[in-house]
Amino acid sequence: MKLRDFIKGSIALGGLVALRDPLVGQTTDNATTKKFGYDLPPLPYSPEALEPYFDAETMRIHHGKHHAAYIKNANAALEKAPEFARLDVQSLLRRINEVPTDLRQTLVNNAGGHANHSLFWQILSPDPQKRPTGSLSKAIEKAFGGLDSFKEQFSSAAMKVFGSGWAWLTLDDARSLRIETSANQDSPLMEGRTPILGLDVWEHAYYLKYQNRRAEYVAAFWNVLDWKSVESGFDRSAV
Ligand code: MN3
Repeated sequence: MKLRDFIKGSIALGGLVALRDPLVGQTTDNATTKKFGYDLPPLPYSPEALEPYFDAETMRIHHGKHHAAYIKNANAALEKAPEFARLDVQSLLRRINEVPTDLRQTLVNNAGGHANHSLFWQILSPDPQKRPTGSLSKAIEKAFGGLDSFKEQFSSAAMKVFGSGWAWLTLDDARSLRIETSANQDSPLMEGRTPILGLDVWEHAYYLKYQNRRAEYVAAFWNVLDWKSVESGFDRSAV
């Protein structure tokens, strides 16, 4: 998967940590070893590709500035706790309560921001599959009474996020689907659930094109949501 987080850190940072961390130093010769920290995953389409629903300027700033800043800040925090830099970002968020308390909120915000946006880019497409199929389709039918009902409930949840945050479709340990929301960059992974679909409702995600009209942005989202990608996440989490 293009955007799956394999934690390829920069060579410069990796070298730096190797000097400071004996555990890292023992294994850096191995080319398969995960390097330090996170890299910005490339957008899997051009910034213009989601027009007219998501505009190119927003996509450029959102990916190239906002997402990049989360990664820069997360990597800076991980320098102070290098043992956590070896985890993929999903594992880090699942284990967030093990992170030193003085770094925890910084990593909630910034590792969370990295994980959330990585999923977001991945589920969007200029040529989306318009409906879920197979086992995900059945699960949505069971949980929400069908796709249209799901879209209504999800849109309503996204509209009710007060301030900055996200709306999610997640799976719990029992593989039950649920719609939930989170504030800021909080990830459902911190609560032990796996997000398979997420909608960024921070104003930076839509203000250039839609200003205060979040409902129009949420409506536009359904035109670029790729259910094939959501299905992949659903199937992966079945392991
Ligand atoms: Mn965002």
